[in-house]
Amino acid sequence: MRITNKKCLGLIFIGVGGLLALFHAWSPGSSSRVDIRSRQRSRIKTLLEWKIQDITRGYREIAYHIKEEVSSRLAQNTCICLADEETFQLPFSNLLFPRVWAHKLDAAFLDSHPDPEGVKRHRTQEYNSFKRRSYSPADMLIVAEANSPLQYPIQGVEVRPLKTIIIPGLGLKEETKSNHMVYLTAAIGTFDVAAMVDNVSVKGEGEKHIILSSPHLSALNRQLQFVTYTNTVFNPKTADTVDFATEGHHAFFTIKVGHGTVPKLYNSGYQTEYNISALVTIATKTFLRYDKLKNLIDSIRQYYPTITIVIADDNEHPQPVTGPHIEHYIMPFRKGWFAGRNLAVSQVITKYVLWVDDDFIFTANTKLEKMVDILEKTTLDLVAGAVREVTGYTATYRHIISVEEGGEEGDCLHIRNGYHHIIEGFPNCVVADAVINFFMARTEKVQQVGFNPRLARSAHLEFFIDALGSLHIGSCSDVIVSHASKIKLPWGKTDAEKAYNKFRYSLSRADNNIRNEVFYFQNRFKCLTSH
Ligand SMILES: *[C@@H]1O[C@H](CO)[C@@H](O)[C@H](O)[C@H]1NC(C)=O
Ligand SMILES: CC(=O)N[C@H]1CO[C@H](CO)[C@@H](O)[C@@H]1O
Repeated sequence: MRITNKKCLGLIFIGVGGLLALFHAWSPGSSSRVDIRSRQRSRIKTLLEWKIQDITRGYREIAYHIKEEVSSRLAQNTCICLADEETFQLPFSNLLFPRVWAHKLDAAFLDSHPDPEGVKRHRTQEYNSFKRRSYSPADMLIVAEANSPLQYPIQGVEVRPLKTIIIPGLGLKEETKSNHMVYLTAAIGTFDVAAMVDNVSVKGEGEKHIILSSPHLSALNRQLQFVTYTNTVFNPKTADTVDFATEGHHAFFTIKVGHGTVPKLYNSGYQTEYNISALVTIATKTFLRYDKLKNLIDSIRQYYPTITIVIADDNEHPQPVTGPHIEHYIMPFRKGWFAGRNLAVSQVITKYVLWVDDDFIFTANTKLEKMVDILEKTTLDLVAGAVREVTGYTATYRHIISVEEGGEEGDCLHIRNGYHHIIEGFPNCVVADAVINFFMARTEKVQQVGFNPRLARSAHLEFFIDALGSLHIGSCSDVIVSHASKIKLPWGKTDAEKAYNKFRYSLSRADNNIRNEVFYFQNRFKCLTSH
């Protein structure tokens, strides 16, 4: 009886053990816990900061003379909210020499807020956590010291998360002595050797800190060719800083850790010349203007009979918009301008999307082939055309945007008329940061930036501010669409542009508040200056 009992117990144990083993084999990852709450301050980072100070503090006693015209070009912490002074008073002088105006976003937003101090604190908290999330050790300043006997890769070493690589280029070049020794230290990975070389001693295999030494320099250098790095903390995109050292010398280099970028290619069919219907979708948003929309569609069909047109519609009483190659999406009433753009762009499946307003009219000058051509042949992600007003004035609306660091209160956003440079091979085209509301873009790039759906009524520049640093933007004056809406324009050209801008950017109080909040809180600006 007792024997059978024991046997039973034994069977049960085997059963449980087997189940546990099975469970372990099925579980998707290892069960080890890793703290990813925030990056710990690594010993290497502290060491690097200390060394940089040491290096940059030398030669204090030697005198110098400041070169004003060069030093004035350096950033000088001048994020202050100042408008241009009025220099002279002439009729229309503002139109001829547009002055810069300045808008204090912190005052504009905080003054109308019931708890300004609370909002400021909250913004600081959110910003600090954003900085922690977006920090990469690869952004750290590293200086290679003079006369170092260490040889190592400066950049270009990359490992997939949790995978292993051989570190290329490690070496030691020094005078022969009785023992040669180097060590390597990492923060989120371990070292090992893929092969052993005779007469070399290796300590700390499989750990964050490995020491290699040998009485023969050549044997040590041979061994260094087999040193591996294994990433041990999973992160889809980060970097590790390696401290590579020998007696009296430290060298630092970064190993990028991350998944590769998976491409998103569009199969538009083989073409000998651009097939616009296969490459481009036209997207628009309509509100209260079905007559205008119908004219737009009719004008498109004259030139591009089979191109797909996606329409986002947030009218209260939607009317049917039908026809071949038309997709009409009905949205909740007054969902808004950017929400509509988001919806329309999200439905595009072609390589490029062309944004048009619902009151534009295609003409013989609306050559989409030219836009496709420049996008195919350059690194641009987005290219705008020009809009011809009823008065005959053609607007391209090109702007340069820059952000100046402003410390704890927030940064300064500067918007100026102008462009960066003309594009080689395309004499009518320039590179800029913000352009007019008639543009063709790589679909997936526009989808990545997105349109902030909170901006319901009137918004345009906000998209280009979000796109800063991720979209390469151009503007061509020879692809022209006509604007069907009449604007009263008493003062000819420059005023036409002014009226156009006013028409686009005149805002109600509530819209203004949201805009101030987006700029002040979401983008963390304290000041906006513009022409
Ligand atoms: C152009 O593309 C459209 C849509 O993909 C296709 O139906 C049409 O046959 C293509 N035309 C030519 C000439 O290849
Ligand atoms: C100088 C020296 O220590 N040489 C040794 C290197 O390693 C081989 C193989 O282990 C030995 O035979 C040598 O004596």
